[in-house]
Amino acid sequence: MRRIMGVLVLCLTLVWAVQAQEVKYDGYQVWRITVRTPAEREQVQQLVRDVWMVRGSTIDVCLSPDEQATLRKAGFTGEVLIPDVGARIRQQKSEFAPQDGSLFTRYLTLNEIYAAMRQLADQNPRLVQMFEIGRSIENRPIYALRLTREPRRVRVYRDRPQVVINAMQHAREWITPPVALYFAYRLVAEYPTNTQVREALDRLEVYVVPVVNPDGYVFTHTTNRLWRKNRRYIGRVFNQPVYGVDLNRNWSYGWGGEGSSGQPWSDTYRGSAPFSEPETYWLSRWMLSLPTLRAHVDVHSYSQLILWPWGYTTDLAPFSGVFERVGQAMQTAIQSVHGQFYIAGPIAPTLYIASGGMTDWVFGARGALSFTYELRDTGQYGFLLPPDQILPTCEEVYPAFLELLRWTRQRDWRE
Ligand code: 0X9
Ligand code: ZN
Repeated sequence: MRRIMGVLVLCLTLVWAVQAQEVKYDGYQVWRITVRTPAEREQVQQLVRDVWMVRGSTIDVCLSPDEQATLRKAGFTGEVLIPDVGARIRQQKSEFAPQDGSLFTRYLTLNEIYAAMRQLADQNPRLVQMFEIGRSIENRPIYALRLTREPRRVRVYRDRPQVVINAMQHAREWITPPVALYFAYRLVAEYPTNTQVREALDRLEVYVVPVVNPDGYVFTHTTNRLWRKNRRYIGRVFNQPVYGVDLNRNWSYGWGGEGSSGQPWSDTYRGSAPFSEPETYWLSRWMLSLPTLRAHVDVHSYSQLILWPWGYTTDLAPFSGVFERVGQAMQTAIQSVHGQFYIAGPIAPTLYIASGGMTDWVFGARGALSFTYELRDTGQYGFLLPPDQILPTCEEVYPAFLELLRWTRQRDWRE
């Protein structure tokens, strides 16, 4: 009897250890389901744990074999976008482009991203400065790059409006940090020769934060490739530990409204209070300290969208005409590089209602022109975008960022 107990304990320990090691996705599939009514969409969302994307009547879901059966029984079928999620994750892990020194041919680890930022700052002290904005819940630093002419002279130039580009609030959106990092690298490279870039860095302060959610990003490398939230430990439910707040539901503007969840196990859990999370708290504190914040982009994936406020309501935001014009200019800029089409529009009518998002706060509380980008692709690979698409995505988004800098320099749109 004692031996049986011993074996049992050993088995349970093993199961636990394996779980803590890595979440496997063998047999999981991503389906694109077309629903006929909002009620049907609700029904699908109730039956499924991991929703990848919702837009209009289409919904992309990542399904365990059990969930596939449940959905079939409920009468839903879908187009299979990814037939074996586990295989795709494994394949991506082995996809290391030849080590040609390029930062944009494979996905970097957090330490590699931070090292690349450090190197850019160290090699270009008259153009770039690196600093810590704050710390994550697991005490990892959140770093920013400050790009402006002679950054070491003063902490912030009062006569240079600030622009902020940040990425990776959501851990599984791996394409987002390289796009932010590439922007910084290319600004530095083009400063000596490109008049538009030179004027931008002479007259503006450009801040780049490639990883807002460092704990989540590390966790997607070590344990669960499809993790979305931060890594706050919330408590035990049915004796299972529950982790994570959706940082993009934790901002104070419209916090707690539609399109966010009060359930800790939900992927859109908003947290116990606005700015309850160190990541959003430090980021918002820092953004409040910028004297003239003019423009901002919060970078996500996927779906190929250029979005602007509001997210918490379908009401039209003030200055919608300005958003519309800048948004269209960015769309054209992106399309001109590799022909990729990004749809431009206000968040709630274009995507869905989501409250407590960063973009609403930056516009509503700070009055800066704020956008959310959703990068490649439109669903073929979703969050598992192959590494050979990193560089093309970086290249196409770069001129859209430049468009924003141009607009910021041109005029104060509130006048
Ligand atoms: O739901 C989100 O947070 C974003 N989509 S994602 O698939 N990357 O998770 C959209 C955010 C836009 N909404 C607001 N900023 N409110
Ligand atoms: Zn996201």
